[in-house]
Amino acid sequence: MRNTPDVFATGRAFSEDEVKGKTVVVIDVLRASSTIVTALHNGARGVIAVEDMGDATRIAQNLDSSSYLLCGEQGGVKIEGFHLGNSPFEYEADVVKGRTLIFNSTNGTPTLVRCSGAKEVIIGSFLNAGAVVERLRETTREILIVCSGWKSRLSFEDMLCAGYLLHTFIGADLPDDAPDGAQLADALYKQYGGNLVASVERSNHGKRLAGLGFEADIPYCCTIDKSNVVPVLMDGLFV
Ligand code: 3SL
Repeated sequence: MRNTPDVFATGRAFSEDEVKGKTVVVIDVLRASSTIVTALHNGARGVIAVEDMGDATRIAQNLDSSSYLLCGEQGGVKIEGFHLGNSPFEYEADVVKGRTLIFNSTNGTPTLVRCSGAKEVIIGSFLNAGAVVERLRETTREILIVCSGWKSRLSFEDMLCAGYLLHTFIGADLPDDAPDGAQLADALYKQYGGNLVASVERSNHGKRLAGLGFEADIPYCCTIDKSNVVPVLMDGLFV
């Protein structure tokens, strides 16, 4: 029988060696993982996750200007000079179809970069949870669920989503030997999963985003199984 996937609470809670040889699901519910899933669902060609703005502009210099969009946020708002911010509502099909998105966000994309040495890197969110779980059922590798968190701290909404993924993958009760991270995520989901939107609205980042005028992003990012897209890292590009 396979081990219960462990859940890491932040994008800094592990060494890059720990992901080697494993299937890793990276979650940043608010909002990078939800926005990337939306962009690919709406026909983006692929997403290059970068750690900082400098990397984004360096990569862009080698691409035909009609082929890419510079995307991402700093402090929750669009980076000056970039084409798009980090609200999923900006990633409509008529904007992103066929384009490569070079994407930089505060916690989500640095976490994706830190996990890039894994055997398989998958982007997870509530939006594509069912499809992610189907994909996980196909692997025999050890699985890790990595929550991006917020600047080395735990984020309520990422843990909640990790709990939902575990609940869908394993069922109502985790085995007794489940790792603590998995038990915590599972307990959080059992406590708050009945009212996703209201509990995420009460989270620290939910309040931060509402303060920036992005309150509509929260119910959207809490929508379960809106998409069957499972972004997987292939040669530096999430497709
Ligand atoms: O931290 C991140 O990567 C972002 O998704 C944060 S924000 O929702 O755009 O503020």
